[in-house]
Amino acid sequence: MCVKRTFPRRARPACDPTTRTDQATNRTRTQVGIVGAGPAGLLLSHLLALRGIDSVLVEIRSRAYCEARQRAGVLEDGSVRLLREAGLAARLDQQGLEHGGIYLQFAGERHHVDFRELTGGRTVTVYAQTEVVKDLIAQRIAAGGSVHFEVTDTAVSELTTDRPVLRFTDAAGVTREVTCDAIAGCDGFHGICRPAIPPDTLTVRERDYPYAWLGILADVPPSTDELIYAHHEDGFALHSLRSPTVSRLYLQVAPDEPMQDWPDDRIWAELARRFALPGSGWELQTGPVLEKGITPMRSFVSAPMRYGRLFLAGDAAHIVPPTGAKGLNLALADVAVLAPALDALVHGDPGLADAYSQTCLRRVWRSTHFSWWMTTMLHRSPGAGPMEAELQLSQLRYVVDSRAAATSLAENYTGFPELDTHLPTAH
Ligand code: RFL
Ligand code: PHB
Repeated sequence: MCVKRTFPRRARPACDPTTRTDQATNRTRTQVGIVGAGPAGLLLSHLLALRGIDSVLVEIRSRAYCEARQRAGVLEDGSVRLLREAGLAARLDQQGLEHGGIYLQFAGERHHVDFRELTGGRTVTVYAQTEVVKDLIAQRIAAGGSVHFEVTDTAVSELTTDRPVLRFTDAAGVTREVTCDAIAGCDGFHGICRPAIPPDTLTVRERDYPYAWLGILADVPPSTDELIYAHHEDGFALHSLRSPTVSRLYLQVAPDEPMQDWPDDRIWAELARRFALPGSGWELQTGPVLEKGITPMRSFVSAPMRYGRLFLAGDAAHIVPPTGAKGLNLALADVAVLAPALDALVHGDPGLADAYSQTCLRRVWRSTHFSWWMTTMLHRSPGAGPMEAELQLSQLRYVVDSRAAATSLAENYTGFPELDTHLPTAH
C-alpha cells in the first residue's frame, strides 16, 4: 500500500511571523535567519520551506562564486536519499555516478573494497558539491525563497532572547535588520556565527595535520572505474572524478607548499609515480588542468552546536580532513536534524532543539574518528620512521585481508549511523 504523508502545517496566529518588511526602517521579521549559502544553509532553507517555515538566507559571496567553488565530490547513500526525498534529485539521479566501492593501493598492490557486498548493498554517489549547490540555489530561487547574495557586515545578536537578530548590508548597500525566532549559523569554518558565541561556553577539540592536499580538476576521462586511495612512500594520492570526461586528483604536499612550485607537468609526473602499478599495464591518463589549489587538513569540533537561539550546522561547527569524504555529508546530516527541531521550536516545543547538539555530535564524532583514521593510515608524516611505515602497511593489509576490518571501512564510508532524513517518503 502506498501511503502519502504530508507535513502537519500548523495555523499561524495572526500576529506571528511571516516574512514582512517595514520599508521605513528596513526591519524584517522572519522565523529563521540563515547565514551562509553553502550546502548546509541552502538545504536548511528548503527543508524549512517544506514545513511551511519562512527563512531569510544571507551569503557573503556571489551566486556564481558559490556555484563554482570546487570542493567535495562524494555523497553517502543517506545524503542521496535525503536529497531525493526532499525533491532535489532530478539532476543527481541523471548525472550522479553510483560507486559500489573504492580501491586501496599500497606496496605496489591495488585492492578493491566492495561496499555493496560488505554492507548488504550500500553505495556512495559521485556528484560534485558544485552541482548540489547549483540544484539548491535554483530550487530556492524558483520557490521565491528570500536569498541575499553579496551581503556585507553580517552580524548576529540578542542570541539568548527568543527574538535573535540578523543584521547585514545587502548588495544594493541597504542595511537590513531581521528579527527571527532562531538563527542558523551555516557560514562555514571562517564565518561570523561561531565567534559570536562566548568562547567560555564552547569546548573546542582540534588537530592540525602536518600535510595538505594539492587538488586538480582535469579535462581527461578518469583512468579508473572507482576512486583510488593510494599510500606511497612519497605521500598519499587520490584519484577521484567528476564525470565520465572530467577527473579530480589530489596529491599530499607540505602545508606551506608554494603552488608555483607545482607546474602541471610536475603534478602529473608525481601522480603517475604514486599511482604506478608496475607490470599491470595500467596507466594514468593526463590532460589539461582546469583548476588547481592547496587545501590544509584539520580536525575540529566545537561543542555544543547551540548557544541560546543560535544553532551551528556544518563546517561552522566541525571540520574533518577530506580523506573520509565526510564534510559535505555531515553538513547535510546536521540540517536534516535541525529542520524538524526548528519547526518544533518556533511552534513552542523546545525538545528537539534542546537535543540538537547531542544528536548531531554522535555522528560528527564518528565521522571525525573515521576521517582521522583514514588520514593517518594513508598519509606519510614528515619525520615518520620505518616503524610508523610498517604499522601503516600492516593496518592497510588488515583492512584488505579481514572481512571485519573491510566492513568497518565500508560502513563508515557509506555513512554510519544510517541517516534518518526526518522526511516523509513520497510514493
Ligand atoms: P560551506 O560550504 O563552507 O558554506 C558556508 C557559506 O557561508 C558563507 N559565509 C558567509 N555568509 C554570510 N556572511 C558571512 N559573514 C559569511 N561567512 C561565510 C560562505 O561564503 C559559504 O558560502 O559550509 P557548509 O555548508 O557547512 O558545507 C560544508 C562543506 O562545504 C565541506 O564540509 C566539504 O566541502 C568538505 N569536503 C568534502 N566533504 C564530503 O562530504 N565529501 C568529499 O568528498 C569532500 N571533499 C571537501 C572535499 C572539502 C575540501 N576543501 C576544499 C576544504 C575536498 C576538499 C578539497
Ligand atoms: C573528491 O572527489 O573531491 C573527493 C573524493 C573523495 C575524498 C575527498 C574528495 O575522500
